[in-house]
Amino acid sequence: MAEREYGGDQIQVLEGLEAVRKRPGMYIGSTSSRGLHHLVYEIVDNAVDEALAGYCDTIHVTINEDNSITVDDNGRGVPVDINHKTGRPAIEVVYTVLHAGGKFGGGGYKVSGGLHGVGASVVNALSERMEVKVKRNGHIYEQHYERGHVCNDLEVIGDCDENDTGTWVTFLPDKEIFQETQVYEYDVLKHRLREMAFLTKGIKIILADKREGIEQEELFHYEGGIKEFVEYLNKSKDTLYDRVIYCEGVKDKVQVEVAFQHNDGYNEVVDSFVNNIKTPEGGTHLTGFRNALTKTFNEYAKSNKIIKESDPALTGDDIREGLTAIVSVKIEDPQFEGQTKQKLGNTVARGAVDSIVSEQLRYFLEQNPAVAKAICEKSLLAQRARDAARKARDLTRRKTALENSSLPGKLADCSDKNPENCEIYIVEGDSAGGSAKTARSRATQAILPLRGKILNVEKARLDRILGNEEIKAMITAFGTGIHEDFDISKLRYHKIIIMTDADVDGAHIATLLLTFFYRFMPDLIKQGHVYLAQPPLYKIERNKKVWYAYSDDELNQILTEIGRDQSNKIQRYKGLGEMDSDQLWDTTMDPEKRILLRVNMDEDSESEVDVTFSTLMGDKVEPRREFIEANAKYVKNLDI
Ligand code: 28G
Repeated sequence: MAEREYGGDQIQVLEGLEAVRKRPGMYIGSTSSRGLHHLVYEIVDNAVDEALAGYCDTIHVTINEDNSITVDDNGRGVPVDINHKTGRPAIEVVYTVLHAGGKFGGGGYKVSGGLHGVGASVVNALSERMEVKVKRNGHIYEQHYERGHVCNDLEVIGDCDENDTGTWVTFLPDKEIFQETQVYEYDVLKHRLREMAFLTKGIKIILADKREGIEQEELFHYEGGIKEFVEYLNKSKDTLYDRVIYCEGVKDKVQVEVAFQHNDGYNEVVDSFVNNIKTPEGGTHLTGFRNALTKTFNEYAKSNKIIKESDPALTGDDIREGLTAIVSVKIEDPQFEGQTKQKLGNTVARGAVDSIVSEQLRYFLEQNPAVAKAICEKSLLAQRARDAARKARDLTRRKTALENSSLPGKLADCSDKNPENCEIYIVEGDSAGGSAKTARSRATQAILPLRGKILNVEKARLDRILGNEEIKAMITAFGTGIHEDFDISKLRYHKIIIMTDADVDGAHIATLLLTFFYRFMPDLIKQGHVYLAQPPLYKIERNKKVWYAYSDDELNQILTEIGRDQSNKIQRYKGLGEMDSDQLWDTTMDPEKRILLRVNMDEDSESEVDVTFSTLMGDKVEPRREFIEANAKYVKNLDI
């Protein structure tokens, strides 16, 4: 490289972007699929900032046929004027200078939105090629880059109307950096872009996929912003009252927006955001919201004689039973804490959220006594159920403490005591359970048969759930405890394998079990301990030789291979019960031959998973039908 051609600043620039290529993880978290998608969000963030500044209302995000991404907005266009210090156009600086201070905190990780152009150079550095076009001052400008290096001076390539302005960026992620995968997933982008659209009311984000065979396009546009976000999260639930409660304001330079609504269920779904970035571990903004809620409802309930002065106060948990909420704050210089730096630390946010929510909620409750009463009454029921649940819970706690002596009677435990080697099969029905017990490898495989359908935990309160025999059996067998008592280090089997019939009822039972795990021991799923066994659908026999097929396609494949003729005996298995123990071992349980599907869950999409479960397991039929129709093609792919 001819160093003479660069001024001092430029040498800095190149060093900066080389740093990004050397340690990409420092700037975008990882170079896995997640990092690949992160590139899109970096660019979209800049367009959203232009929207927040009030100059842009439409953003297109397009996955092109070659897996490159195009983002365009109708904002003012990145400035093109020559910077006097560097002698280079502003736009070139935006795309080639690493803004070390800006969005990147001490560790180099991005911590906040709100600053134009920051992050664009990182994406450029990690892209095989990037092209930028800007419409501004009646001209169309263009510049190209490769791996962060400028290819040509900014050029005017045409003219346009003075009022026609905007920015257009295309980038192709660098295969040298993103070695794991260069393929964009529509649904992953969709999830985050929809979230962005909810968080930025009024903005239109259009996601399009131009890749052959999977062309699609969707618009995300919510005039109601986070109010509509809450409605979306509650769409499969029966709500306790019609309107979403909404508070907003600015205090001590913290911009606060909160929306919430109760449903008649028992789960709490509260998502919090700082500068449009999700804070899965919450922090001061969330604490402020919770404090305000607890305090305001207790005050209201007392002053309106719903509870007596002498009664025990409602706890936060009581008031948050069935609550769906979004807490979104915008703050300058956010500080992140905790193990994964995902927890907001600025104390100013706590006070701001608390005071804005307390004041506006108090007023809302005075104005809407029917809503206030409905929430207070639900909280009182929760308070009563909590006492009953505590008793049931104490029972499960004592049982786990006693370990082996109190393992469920139906459990056929394995002899190996090292959990890493051990697996437990949860088997539908006593007869299949019997075969599994005969078939198993006794040292490492435990069998727990379940009778019939297990309780739907979406539709029952804690005390009833914890009184259910099948559920108690699983809790004691696993050994981890549940909810806040959950302790993964006590897990007695590193593989929990659901084995149900390959039919609709079997799928339903599997879903009921997954719902239970998700609500009571989500870390089992997050840490990859939950699996689905895959029993075969067909047995093919010919001249004493046997084949098993796990799908219709596979059946056809086998028949093509061995020839289709009279001497083939084809049996379609209707359930596990039709297999004898040898067959069950060979096809479904032998670790050398079996197929297991691991159930995964992306930590970023927890509220999405909540929507999925409440859609599948809740009371409303219509959203369930829609979901099944939309996802029918994915039934074999059990990512939740
Ligand atoms: C299409 C892909 C993503 C953007 C703008 C607009 C301005 C801007 C962007 O300024 C920051 C640089 C030096 C002052 C700001 C335009 C003020 C006036 C902008 C985008 C500002 C860069 N006019 N739109 N950056 N500085 N859209 N979309 O990236 O001068 S980035």
